[in-house]
Amino acid sequence: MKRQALQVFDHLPAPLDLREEVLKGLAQRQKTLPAKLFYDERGSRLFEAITALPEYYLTRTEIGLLRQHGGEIARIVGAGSVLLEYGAGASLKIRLLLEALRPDCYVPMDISREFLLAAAQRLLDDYDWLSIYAACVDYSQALSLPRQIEQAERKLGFFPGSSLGNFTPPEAQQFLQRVRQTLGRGSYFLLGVDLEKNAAVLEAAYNDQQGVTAAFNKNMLRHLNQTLGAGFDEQRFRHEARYNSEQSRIEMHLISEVDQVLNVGGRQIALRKGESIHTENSCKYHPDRLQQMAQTAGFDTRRIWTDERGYFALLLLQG
Ligand code: AVI
Repeated sequence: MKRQALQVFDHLPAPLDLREEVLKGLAQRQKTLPAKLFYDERGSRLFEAITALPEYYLTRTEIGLLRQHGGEIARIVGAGSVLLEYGAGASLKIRLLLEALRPDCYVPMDISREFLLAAAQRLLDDYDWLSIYAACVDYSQALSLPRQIEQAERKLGFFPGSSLGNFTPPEAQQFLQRVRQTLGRGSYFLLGVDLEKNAAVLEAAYNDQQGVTAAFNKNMLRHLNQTLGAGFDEQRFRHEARYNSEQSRIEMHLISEVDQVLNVGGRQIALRKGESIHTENSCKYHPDRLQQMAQTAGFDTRRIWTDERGYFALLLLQG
């Protein structure tokens, strides 16, 4: 008989009032919208398409590093581990790590229950030796996990894709501290982060020729129309991604092409021609800064691997 199991753990915080959050962002001098609004079903598909674009080197480079160093990671972490992923394992990356590590239990953590369960089921179909504990949680907040997971002796946390870069640096520092707390002393944390580099390379990665990133950015407006009955017309906005060298981050904006007044959740919002709505930050780091942040959070850096071009880093940290 196949030794496989799927258990589900639900622990979502009370939903924030989206309307309040959106209106608060749009009332600021620099208008903003929360980046989580990218990810409805269409947005998640568009993001998948981004990861395959020739200009978007991040995913390909990280996969190369995992292929190259998966064996060493498994040797350091050792057998009988629990692998916790911050996000649901839909990609090739988690498969590479599962195959190298063969953990006793895999714990994907994601806020989107449907996405989480579908991804878990696909993995169970392919790996008959795997046990999965799917945790429907908001991993950006303080986490409480089931005791049997918390008490596991050998844990490896995994946070790929440079999602750390979508937090501001103070938020990223706080997040690392919470991860250290959740994983506990002696546990490992494998972190994939995009590095500082030539602005032209970065800007190309977020302004692809096929316009997929533009569609991803504008999808936020569709999503808002559906969830809040907002009156955005995507044709009246253009996508812009620019590197802010002072803050070492790519900023994505939606620029209004005309003077317009919108009705968002029952409130009138005026936008001038040329005015921007800031939709995302994608911070780029120097490896030294990452190591410092990890140390401040209570981690030692056991290994740091980068690709030949020095574009992307994989850090293996230990609490
Ligand atoms: C998910 N995150 C790490 C991506 C990034 O590169 O910041 C999201 C993205 N935004 C535009 N392209 C990809």
